[in-house]
Amino acid sequence: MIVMYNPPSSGRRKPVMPLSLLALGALLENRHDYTIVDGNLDRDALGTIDRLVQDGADILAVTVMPGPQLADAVPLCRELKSRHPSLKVVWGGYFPTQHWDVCLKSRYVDYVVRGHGEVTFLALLDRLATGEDVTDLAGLAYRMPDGMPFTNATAPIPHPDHMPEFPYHRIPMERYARASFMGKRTLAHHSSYGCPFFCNFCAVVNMVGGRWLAQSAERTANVTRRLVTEFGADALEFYDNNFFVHEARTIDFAERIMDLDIGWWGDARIDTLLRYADRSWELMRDAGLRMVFMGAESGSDETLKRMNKGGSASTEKTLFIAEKMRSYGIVPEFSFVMGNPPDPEADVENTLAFIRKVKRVNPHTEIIMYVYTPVPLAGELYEEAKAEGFAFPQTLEEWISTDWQDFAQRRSAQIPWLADPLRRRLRDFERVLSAYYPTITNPNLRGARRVVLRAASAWRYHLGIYQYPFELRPLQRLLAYQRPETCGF
Ligand code: B12
Ligand code: SF4
Repeated sequence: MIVMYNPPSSGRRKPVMPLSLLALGALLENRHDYTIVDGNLDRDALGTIDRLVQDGADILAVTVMPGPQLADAVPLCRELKSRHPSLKVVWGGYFPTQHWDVCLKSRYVDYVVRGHGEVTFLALLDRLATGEDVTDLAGLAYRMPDGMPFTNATAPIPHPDHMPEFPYHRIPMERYARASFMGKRTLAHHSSYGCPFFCNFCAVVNMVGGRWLAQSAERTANVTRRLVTEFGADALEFYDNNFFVHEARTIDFAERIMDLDIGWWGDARIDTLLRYADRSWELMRDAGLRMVFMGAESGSDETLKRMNKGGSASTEKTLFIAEKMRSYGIVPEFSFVMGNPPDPEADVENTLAFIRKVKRVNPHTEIIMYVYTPVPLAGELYEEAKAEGFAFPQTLEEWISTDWQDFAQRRSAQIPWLADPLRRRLRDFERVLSAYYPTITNPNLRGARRVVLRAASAWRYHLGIYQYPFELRPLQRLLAYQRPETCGF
């Protein structure tokens, strides 16, 4: 029997549909006996898995993102492996794809499946079941007889249209529907793999190498309909890295779900969306598109180039799309990657000034600010980071130290070129900005509450005095301010 484990993905254990495990499970149905354990729902996952192993489970497959999931997966796998040395532990997901060698050096991870892993994982299980050699499997990393980690080349991305449907019956769907600004019962889907771009700060590039493959509009709409009719969803989050790559697919999808009356949200590139026809915008709006997450990244065209943002990205386009979306009543959500080397101060100041411009054009724009955290990807930014003394940890234990956990969540002390005062300036600016422009996606922040927050922060915002906004802290807490939840793409 195989246990598939989704470690808790946040301190608060917010239940997020474990799509990675559903994608893997879809191929195992009727072929391998498996069960899914979700650490977001099960507070004693170690105990649960231990019992399953005692009952005969011999493979533990774990999905691991950097951050809280890694922090949970390390001690759990270490403990289980010490209790059950013959248990085979397989890791997959964003963290092991990038840092496979560190994982395999740990000795409590036996195999790493890199990239989109459903086909490789199935082949691995088939071969382990028959005792066949696994070392030639594309996408697999393993330890050689001398103990050194070795990786095969990654496998081609499986086409999501050729994969079976997610086995929703394997998880308690009822527990994943949650309230969001789009609806009372928000569920999630992932309709495409990858992204055709090569931004040099983005982990997706390591995962897919510039490829993008999508489910047809028909299939995506059918899944949406199923989530609505069978599981009562009234809103949907699309976790695709880049949902909107093909205008024709998006529009076909929008037309097919028009009657469902749901809210939905997805991820896009600004330059792609700017090419969409007005009629497409009308259709998306009428089909319930409520917000789009986009990487605006920087307030400097020069930095966008150094990030290898590609396409025809520019700050001018960021302002255009903010204005355009305002006219359709769809909220733009921009993420910025700040504090880039070699001149992080100038980079931050430039981008803060630009964010003020964006807010003038469309005050409803949501702003997400991250500090640049390198990914192991050839490119100018990573090379500069290394030149400044940056190096990734060499053990999993080091990865789960507080400092590196902060790094993984993009609020790091481990970034040698970003001094504390600069980090504080970003935090202070964010506090003043979010008080002066309270998010419209939080239903608790309507009417008088908005007015109070704006009035209290107006002088700071107008004078550009962001330092030590102590007075705003209790006010924001009191008025139930919440930053919109996202993990940044
Ligand atoms: C949903 C999501 C979340 C959810 C949690 C999901 C969960 N599992 O509980 C929430 C919102 C809580 C979240 C939080 C964070 N996230 Co997040 N998240 C995503 C998102 C949007 C979708 C993941 C998903 O479901 N994909 C759908 C499935 C089908 O694809 P998949 O996960 O890649 O799985 C495939 C392969 O990876 C592989 N695979 C995965 N697991 C396994 C396991 C085995 C055994 C095998 C064989 C294969 C395998 O095969 C799968 C099928 O093809 C991705 C971006 C994306 N589009 O993938 C970011 C992403 C993974 N998150 C990211 C980050 C940075 C975070 C945070 C650290 C952000 C922060 N500032 O705090 C946090 C903390 C993460 C943690 N929990 O440890 C980054 C990772 C970047 C990196 N450097 O590696 C991503 C890539 C976003 C981005 N582009 O930057 N996240
Ligand atoms: S940042 Fe966005 S556009 Fe660039 S590679 Fe990553 S997912 Fe694609």
